[in-house]
This record gives sequence, structure tokens and C-alpha cells, in this order.
Amino acid sequence: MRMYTQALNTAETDDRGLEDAGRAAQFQARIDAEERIEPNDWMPAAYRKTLTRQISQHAHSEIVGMLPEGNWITRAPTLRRKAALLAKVQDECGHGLYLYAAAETLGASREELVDAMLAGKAKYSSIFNYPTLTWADIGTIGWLVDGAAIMNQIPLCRCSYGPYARAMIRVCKEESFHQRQGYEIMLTLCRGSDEQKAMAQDALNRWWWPVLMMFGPPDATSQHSDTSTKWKIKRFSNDELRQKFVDATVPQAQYLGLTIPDPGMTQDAEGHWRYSEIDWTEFKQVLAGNGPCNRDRMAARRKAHEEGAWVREAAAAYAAKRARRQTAQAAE
Ligand code: BYC
Repeated sequence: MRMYTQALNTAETDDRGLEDAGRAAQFQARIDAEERIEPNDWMPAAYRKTLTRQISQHAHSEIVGMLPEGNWITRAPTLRRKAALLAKVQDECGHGLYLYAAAETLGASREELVDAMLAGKAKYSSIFNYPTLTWADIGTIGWLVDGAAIMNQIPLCRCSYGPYARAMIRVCKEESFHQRQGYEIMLTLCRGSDEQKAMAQDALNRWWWPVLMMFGPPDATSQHSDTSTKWKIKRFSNDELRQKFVDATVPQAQYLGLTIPDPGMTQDAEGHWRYSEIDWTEFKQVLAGNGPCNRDRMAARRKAHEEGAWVREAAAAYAAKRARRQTAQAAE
């Protein structure tokens, strides 16, 4: 069937169209039957494209996500906090690497994915364009940013694409440790001095709304949701996950004795916490590159990429040397 990919003649192209329609129907039947799609299976080009987009953007988010927290490793208040933060930031690097590997199974090379991010063509999560001003921001990131990540990523463990779903299982286990280390920082601050509690409240005030934006645009304007739901990449909509997150987080804030910075928030008859309108203009501005730290984050990633060039060259030279040696040994 491979020859069809080179077909120029119209009859063959028509055949291919018919054949692809048949394959697309079979593919959808497999998805509907909850079968996993694996790298060598046939898949529609649009499925491959949207997964490459989502997985690579997820990978970029993990790597850029190391920057706001890495900023506090040298200033962690105790050795125990420093060790935990260092481990968390290393985990995020690991998540980025599994995710790049998962994206590579779809046929894109890591170089091209990273280049797209460095050129500003591929996105990374909006949340990492906000600054970490105090130690309480590290607690808040663990509590809320990792909390939001878990809410979004647990359903991704059941995503239809095998390599992504499997990567998510380990990522979610690690995220749950991250969330607990963040909440424990918040608990310590909230049980501490008035200044510490005020610092915790200030961090919550600054991060709350940007965290709600992590779940993406409202369902009505989410351009990829319909197809991603049909293909079981997404199991819940952006607004559904946002609501689940808010419902889980309000009691946690109450336990800390902190106030969610949304005076209009009310609890409905079913117990859901209804939040006020999100400022989508701010979200669009951040996505357009105009958030508080977009330029710094991109500059830091470009610098790291340039400074790592010699490592990539050395690794490539070593791989080439080994391959030559293996060929020579095989010929002996
Ligand atoms: N920021 O049609 P939609 C982490 C984009 S890592 C930036 O709803 P989709 C962590 C979206 O990409 C957190 N862009 O898209 C790491 C699309 O633009 P493109 C990252 C956003 O894909 C370290 C457009 O808006 N998590 O947790 O159906 C330390 C329209 O959106 C954002 C993941 O990547 C945003 N917040 O749904 C701690 C999880 N939201 O691509 C924690 C995997 C939307 O057409 N990703 N956009 O140019 C997903 O689950 C989905 O991609 C999303 C968006 C729910 C994010």
C-alpha cells in the first residue's frame, strides 16, 4: 500500500481517498472501543498533528516550568526545602524528556520540536510567564500549578495514544509529590507569623487567576476540543476540569485560612463553587508573548540552548564514532 503515497495519477489518488476513508472509520471504531493507538498503527494525519502539537507543547511547558522555580533553589529557606525543590525541578526536566520522546514516536524530531519553541512558533503553558517574587510563590506553584496539572493530566493517563498515556502515569505520580510539597510549604507559612501568612495570601492573590487560565480557553472558543474529544485525547472539557479544580481547591484554601481573591464566588445548590468571569484579555496577551516574563523565559531558553550546543555536538560525534566502530567490528 506504500506505493500509493507516491501516486500522482488521479485514479490512484481517488483510490487512496476511498481507502483512507475506510481506514479512518476503522480507526474511529478502535478509539470508540477504547483501544490504544500505537506508533506503528495507521492514524489520520490530523490526529498525528494535534498530538504532536499537544505533547510537544506539554514538553516545552515542563522545561520552561523549571525556570520560575529554579530561581529559588539557591534561596530555599532550609536544607530540607532545598533538597525537595531541587528534586521537583529535576522531575520536571524528566517529564519534559519523556514527553519529547513520546512526541518523537509520531515522527517529529526533537530538534524540530525544540526549534519551533525557540522560534516562538510552538506554545508553552501561559502560567510560566509569571514571576516568582517570594518563597510563598514556590508553595503556591506546588499547591495550585501542580494541583491544576494533576487535574488535567490524570485523564490523560487514559488518552487514546499509548506512548502519551503511559508517560502520563509516571508524570502524575511525581506531580502528586510536587503538589503535597507545595501545600506543606503553604501550611507552614499559614501557621507561622503574621508576615508569613500575609506572604502566602499575597502569592495566592497573584496566582489564582493565572492558574484558572491554565485549563485553556472557555469551551465555546476552544478550537481543538471537539476533535480531541472525538479521538479520546481529551476526556473532559477545559471548563469541566477548571470547575473540578476550583471545587477541590476551595476547601484547601479554607483549611489554610486563606481567602480566594474572588469576592463574587458563590456555592451553588449542588455544592459547586461558581467563580467570577476570567479576564481572557490577559490570557490572550500572555499567549501573544506579552505576559510579565515571556521575554525573559524565551531569552533564558535560547541562552541555555546555545550554551548546550557543544554537548549536543559531542554526543553526536560520540554516537558517530561508536557506529563506525560497530560497522568495522561487524565487517571483521
Ligand atoms: N497556555 O483549543 P484549545 C505543568 C492554547 S505543564 C498556553 O482549548 P487544547 C507543570 C492551545 O495550545 C502544564 N496555551 O487547545 C510543569 C491552542 O493553541 P495552538 C502544561 C494554551 O489543546 C512544570 C489554543 O490555546 N500542561 O503542568 O484542546 C511545573 C486553543 O486552546 C493554554 C499541558 O500541556 C495555556 N494555558 O487544550 C509544574 C497538558 N491553553 O496549540 C507544572 C496537556 C490553551 O492551536 N495539554 N492554549 O497554537 C492539554 O491538556 C491541552 O493542550 C490544553 C489546551 C487543555 C492545555
